[in-house]
Amino acid sequence: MSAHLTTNQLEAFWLPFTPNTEFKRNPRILARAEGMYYFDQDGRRVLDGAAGLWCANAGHCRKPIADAIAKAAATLDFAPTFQFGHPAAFEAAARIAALAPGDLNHVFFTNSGSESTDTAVKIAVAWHRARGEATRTMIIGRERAYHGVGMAGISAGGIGNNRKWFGSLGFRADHLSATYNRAEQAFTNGQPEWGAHLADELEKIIALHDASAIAAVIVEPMAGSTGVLPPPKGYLEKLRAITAKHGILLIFDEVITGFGRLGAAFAAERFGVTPDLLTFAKGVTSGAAPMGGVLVDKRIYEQFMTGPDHAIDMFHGYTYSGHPLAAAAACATLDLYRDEGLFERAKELEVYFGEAAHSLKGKPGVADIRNIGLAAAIDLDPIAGAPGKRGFEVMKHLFFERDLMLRVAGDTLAFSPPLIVEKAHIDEMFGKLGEALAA
Ligand code: PXG
Repeated sequence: MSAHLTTNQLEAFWLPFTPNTEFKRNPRILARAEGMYYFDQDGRRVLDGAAGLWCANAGHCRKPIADAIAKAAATLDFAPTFQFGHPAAFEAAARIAALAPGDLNHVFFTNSGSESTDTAVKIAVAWHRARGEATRTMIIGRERAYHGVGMAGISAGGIGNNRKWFGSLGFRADHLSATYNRAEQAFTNGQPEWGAHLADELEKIIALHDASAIAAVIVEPMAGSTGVLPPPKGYLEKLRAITAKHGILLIFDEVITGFGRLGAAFAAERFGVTPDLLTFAKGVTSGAAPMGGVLVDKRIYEQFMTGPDHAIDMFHGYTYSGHPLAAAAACATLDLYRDEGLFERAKELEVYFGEAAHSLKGKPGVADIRNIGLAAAIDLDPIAGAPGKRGFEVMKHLFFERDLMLRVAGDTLAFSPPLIVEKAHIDEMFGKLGEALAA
């Protein structure tokens, strides 16, 4: 085990989405990981209730994934995918496309969820232009949405803090209302009955801007970062029908919901609604290497394949699109998901997990609980005048005093364990939070 980091050694790294000054006083250093656990620099074991950041779906440091990455690093460290290619990228793309519903047959690789949003939106805008509808450049997102921090992501996103610091934003955008209403939905287990009508707002937005101005609607099928908002029953179906009627592309951001979180390869499959473009990242490599991508419907892809032979069809891409280490990690991860039946496992555990989450109803400070698949969120009553403080304090208490890592967003705690989670871990996670709240 390496020596402890000293305060000076912490100074240079500006941590993302973190209060850095406080962190450097009370560092939460993760030195090692295995299966369901992190270990700090003293070897203290911490249960991972968050799959890292919603990504380590196969659990941590799985040997087949580590071996595949090591082998790739020793065999083909880097190969360009501009004008060249390498086997693992083609294999990964084919296998991801095989998991996707409908005609989502093509994969454009990126390195993150944020790049995937930018890529999907750019493909949508370029597709309309290629068909002679160059006026379709707006994107419609939704309040409380998180689509990453690229220019398209913050334009379409609906989290105020992620937008307000950055001046005029990249893409012109408008927003649907969030699907959450506590009075109508509090303590719903699974998809709420109330809220499908909120999709009808899209008709009003279209009437305001005109369909000829709008390229795409982007939504998370289940909003994750903002605190697990499962879609109201019938909501996604309505968005699908309205976008199709107006020639607008529908993008599902499945960066969190992809690769088993909701008990299926993709939320599109679970909800029976197929978008035109689907973004993914995180779970594609179980977090073991940076990779993201966009699944693209066949008719969209084919629109760009018009030649002539020497002409590039899409002026977009990243040096590391389909990177050999990431592609190898993805193939090994998909093997594990298949061989261990992890998506089915998530489906089987959903009821147990949901009941465990809802067992916290009535504990001090619990304002709402929501869940679907292996994702759950608990809203805590905020401390008057200090929104986010209670969530932050509970997160730190759980980590330092109760050996449990959870994600916090404001006063909402989110659970999204690796899909290898056992019932005993589920009892432990919710039990520890319950004890912490009671204390
Ligand atoms: N879309 C969605 C739906 C996401 O959840 C991104 C895009 C961006 O991905 P990258 O790889 O660029 O970070 C995300 C990322 C949290 C949390 O605690 C969630 C994310 C990232 C960090 C923290 O909820 N999601």
